[in-house]
Amino acid sequence: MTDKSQPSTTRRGFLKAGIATGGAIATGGAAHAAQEPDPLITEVQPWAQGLGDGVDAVPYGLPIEYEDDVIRRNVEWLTADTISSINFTPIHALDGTITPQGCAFERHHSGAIELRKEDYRLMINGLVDQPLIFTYADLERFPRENRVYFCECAANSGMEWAGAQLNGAQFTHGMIHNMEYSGVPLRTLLEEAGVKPEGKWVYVEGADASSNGRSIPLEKAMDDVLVAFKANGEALRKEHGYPVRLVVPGWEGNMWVKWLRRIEVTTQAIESREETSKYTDTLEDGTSRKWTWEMDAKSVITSPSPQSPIKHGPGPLVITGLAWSGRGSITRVDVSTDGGKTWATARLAQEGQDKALSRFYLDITWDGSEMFLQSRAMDSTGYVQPTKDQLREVRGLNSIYHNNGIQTWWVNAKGEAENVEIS
Ligand SMILES: Nc1nc2c(c(=O)[nH]1)N[C@H]1C(S)=C(S)[C@@H](COP(=O)(O)O)O[C@H]1N2
Ligand SMILES: [Mo]
Repeated sequence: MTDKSQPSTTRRGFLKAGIATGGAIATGGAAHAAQEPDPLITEVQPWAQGLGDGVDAVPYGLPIEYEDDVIRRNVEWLTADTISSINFTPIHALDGTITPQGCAFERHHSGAIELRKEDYRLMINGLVDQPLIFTYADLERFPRENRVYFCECAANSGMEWAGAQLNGAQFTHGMIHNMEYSGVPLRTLLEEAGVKPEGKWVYVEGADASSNGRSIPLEKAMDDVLVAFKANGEALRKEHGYPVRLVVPGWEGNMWVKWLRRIEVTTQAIESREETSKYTDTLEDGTSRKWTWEMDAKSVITSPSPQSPIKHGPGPLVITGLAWSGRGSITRVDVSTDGGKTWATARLAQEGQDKALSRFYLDITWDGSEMFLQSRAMDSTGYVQPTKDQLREVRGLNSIYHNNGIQTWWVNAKGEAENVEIS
């Protein structure tokens, strides 16, 4: 039997031996050669001299203190108060595709309410054979599904219409999260109530004071919409609609009603505040486009980016980012280091998933000179993410919502990045 109480001594001994025999091997630049003795390798460190926390120290864990800058942030001047407001996901610091609930952006119109499961009721009324009221426990008894979807606020990148504005991917593109939802298809509940033939729309409302009412065509309601109660395996957080929210895959975040309380089947759209004066795109000629539900394909480089500068010299560099489409899956992402003159096809970490975030990587050898980084997403419908100028030709400068134009980060020779626009 080997002595498991002393493994590190053996390892240190081996590494010292390696150094003594002059074993410095050229690594291609991403690691440093072991020429100088490194005390973090050669000395016994404090954390190896005592005991760590017991398993009862933290019943529900938070990230370690060294990661305390990976947090939601808001932009103070953006809204008059923090109640009807927005904060942003720290996408510049995350990897993979799943957004932890604890740092997933929040958007409330009248604050995040506290609603106990016991007090939860969902009513389906209007053009149905039998109006129904569900308790939380009732919902748990219907067959459920697990699906990963992104939720993007239509106002994401909305401050950037008139030019580069906010200096960080978190602020320009952080009104997005991507979670695995567990819930009951809305179709199942509507079928339980029995939709009358005249029923063509559903009007969905939340239990908060704003109610955030939205009309959804019945076709979508019967397709992939979920009445969800878990996200990433655990109960929804209060700020994401505990105990139950609507998940409307691929469609603008405003339709993802939180604290879902009522679904009315109607003949027509209600034309509520949230779907008329808000979340509507005003065009170049001053007229407004009615309904923009689907979120078009979009992408952003999350690192390097203003909040995630390059901290090393020339050599291997990982360029990474996120891409998504409300119309299907991401099939390809191209990355440019010269502001769109030439493009290289990035590597997708996984095959694109329907209406979910895709992670892309481009592994390059950086020569240490400045770069104009851009990414361009393509989706399963053949759609290619437009430049900001192409968008402005159609949409003008009066828009706020649905800005899916190509983002540029200028990276200087020091590795610092800045939000810029090139035309
Ligand atoms: N009941 C209710 N649902 C709501 C809102 C709200 O204020 N109240 N905000 C909407 C908007 S505008 C967005 S973008 C998403 C944001 O979801 P999140 O807070 O989980 O990120 O919720 C939507 N659902
Ligand atoms: Mo939103």
